[in-house]
Amino acid sequence: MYSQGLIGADSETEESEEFLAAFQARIDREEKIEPNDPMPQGYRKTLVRQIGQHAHSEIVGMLPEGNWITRAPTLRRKIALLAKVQDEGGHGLYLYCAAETLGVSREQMTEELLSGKAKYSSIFNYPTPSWADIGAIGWLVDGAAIMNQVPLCRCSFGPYARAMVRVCKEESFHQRQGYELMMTLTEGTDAQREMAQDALNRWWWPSLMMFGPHDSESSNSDQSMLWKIKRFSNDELRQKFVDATVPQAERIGLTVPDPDLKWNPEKNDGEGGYDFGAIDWDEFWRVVKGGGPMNRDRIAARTKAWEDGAWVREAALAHAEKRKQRMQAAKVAAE
Ligand code: FAQ
Repeated sequence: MYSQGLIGADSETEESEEFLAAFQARIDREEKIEPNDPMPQGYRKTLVRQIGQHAHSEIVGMLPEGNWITRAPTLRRKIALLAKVQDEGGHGLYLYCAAETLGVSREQMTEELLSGKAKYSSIFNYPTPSWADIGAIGWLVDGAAIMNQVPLCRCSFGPYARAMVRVCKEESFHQRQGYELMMTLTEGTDAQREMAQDALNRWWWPSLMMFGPHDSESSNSDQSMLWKIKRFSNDELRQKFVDATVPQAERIGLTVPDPDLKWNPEKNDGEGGYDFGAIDWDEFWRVVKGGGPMNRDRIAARTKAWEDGAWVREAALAHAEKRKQRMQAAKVAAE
């Protein structure tokens, strides 16, 4: 009996019910799946898609903040921002490596990004016109990333889960530097407070969109949760983020730009939580499909970097080939 019609089955493969059931049993026992283990094609594809998109997001995500490195107001701020942007580059590299263990190459993934086939997070398609945007990104975007990525440390696929441990530690530092930057602005002049509020106004809703569509519209969630790639749904994580972040805004005297935001003591099984206003899903899908304010610039910057770096990749390959030949020749001579 073949798997067509079974959840998780790839229609191009013939994976028996026994195979899929045994795989699911490993997942249910919380065993980590490693690159050389047998796995359903659908599981592999889902991971290549998610990890690849995650890697692209980290790399594209360097651009909005990188824009401010040369203009950071003090040496201390410049050092922190430089370190943060460099960390994001590192995250992209761990993630590309984790995806490569599944049989896809970095070149393939990059070509899919540049051709528009692979997605990256919607959040990085917004501009950073003010210094406060750097605070807002650290506080809100890294804050949202942590909420989403801490559960990924328990993802069923070993290399992804392990990469996430270090990523989350670093994101935690990023979140704090962003919040501290916002706090400093709110303790400054009226103009600085206004700058912080303006940044919160612009980044709040896009940060909520980072968690992905409503659960009812999330095509991948059910299967990804069954495979324990995702541990919480998009809406669950979005709610946790709102509940954690609203008091942080209040603490530094900023107003979350949502007139419908209201504490609801019944929420979260009676523990309480915030009701919040409707997300503009038309905007979300427009940005995901390439129509955001900075989509063109981001892809143009990545394309330029990829093309400018072609000679480095070619030189590295030529060097590796020469070394291999030299080592082979030395081995033959020694025999
Ligand atoms: N943007 O069925 P679902 C960071 C797509 S890293 C664009 O719910 P899924 C660090 C989704 O791909 C930020 N597209 O999808 C940093 C799918 O399309 P597909 C990135 C989105 O995968 C901070 C379709 O919509 N984080 O911030 C978005 O189950 C500061 C249906 O959605 C990760 O990638 C979106 N926001 O759940 C760096 C974390 N949301 O592929 C620099 C790992 C959804 O079927 C500076 N990823 N889509 O054509 C995940 O946890 C998941 O992939 C979700 C989406 C939760 C993002």
